[in-house]
Amino acid sequence: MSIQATTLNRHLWQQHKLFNQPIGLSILMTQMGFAAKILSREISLAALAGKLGLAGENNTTGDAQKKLDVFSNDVVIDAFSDTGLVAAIASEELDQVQLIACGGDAQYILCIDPLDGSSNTDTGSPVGTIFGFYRRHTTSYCSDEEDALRQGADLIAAGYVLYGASTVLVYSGGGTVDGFTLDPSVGEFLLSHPNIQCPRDGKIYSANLSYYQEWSPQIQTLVDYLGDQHATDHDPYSMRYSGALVADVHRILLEGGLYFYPPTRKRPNGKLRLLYENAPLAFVVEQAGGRASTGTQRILDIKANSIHQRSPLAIGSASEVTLYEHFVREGTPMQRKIA
Ligand code: AHM
Ligand code: MG
Repeated sequence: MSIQATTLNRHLWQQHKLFNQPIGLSILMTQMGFAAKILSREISLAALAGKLGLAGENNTTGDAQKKLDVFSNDVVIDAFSDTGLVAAIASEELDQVQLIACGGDAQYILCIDPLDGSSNTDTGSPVGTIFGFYRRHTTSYCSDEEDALRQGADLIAAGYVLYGASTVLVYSGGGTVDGFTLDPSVGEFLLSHPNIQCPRDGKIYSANLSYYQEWSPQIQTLVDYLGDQHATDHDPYSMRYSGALVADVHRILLEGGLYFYPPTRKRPNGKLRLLYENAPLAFVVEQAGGRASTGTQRILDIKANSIHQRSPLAIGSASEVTLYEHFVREGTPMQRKIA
């Protein structure tokens, strides 16, 4: 490793100098990096520390809550509590928006899924953290829930951390999308994926095919089309699905393709959450040249009306998301290959 390596902090300083990225945002990203280092360590050692398995059930969402879900949420809240910059946090693990700080400095709202894909934890499979920062828009001394009920287009920064074969933090402050790999021996996130561009098309798709019978005929036709190894109008697609949104979207961000979680009969808005899963990932992927859609609407255009709101998601390469929207609309293959 070269000592010229760009640490996350050095990168944040450069972004501040070059693009006037607010210093407050740099401090928040430093804290996110710190929380990610703690989580990376605890996730990798969880089996030895008795931190695997269930803690209970989240009262609001009804989702199974793992011990690591609860721990991750506590780490995140602690990491941002003393900064004085975060007014409130909306988290997958909290029933309501949690007020963190009041006053003039507390200008930021954090929407976060502290441990995405937590059903993977007990087998040592990949998991992630997804985060997005908004600026407060209410004007009273303290924030309220209204500050978190936003559309993704208002995000000022967003990103994710993947805890996989390596721990990778990817974020964008509205300019480039950059990825940092954790070197645990020096305890630093080092720039490993500068200026990520999502390929315009790709040949991987990610979806949980066990819901095939639950999907609309349009989505079933799309899946048949993608999996048709003898099609004359497209190259074969491969399917990859990890059960962790962050891991699947990260692959597609780097290599191109399509992730989708459509509505099912039981879940007419799909499973994934708008504020702390879909919108932050949509922000990152769009900044990298990709697209994110419900199938009929751009994800970043949806204004949340509750913090745990769900929305369908199709995200990835621009061509494949357009293909998905076409199938949702028409239910048949396009007449010609998308340019
Ligand atoms: P979680 O935030 O409770 O872990 O749920 C979100 C996860 C995503 O990471 C993943 O893509 C999806 O749920 C998997 O759901 P399913 O098992 O229905 O395919
Ligand atoms: Mg999640």
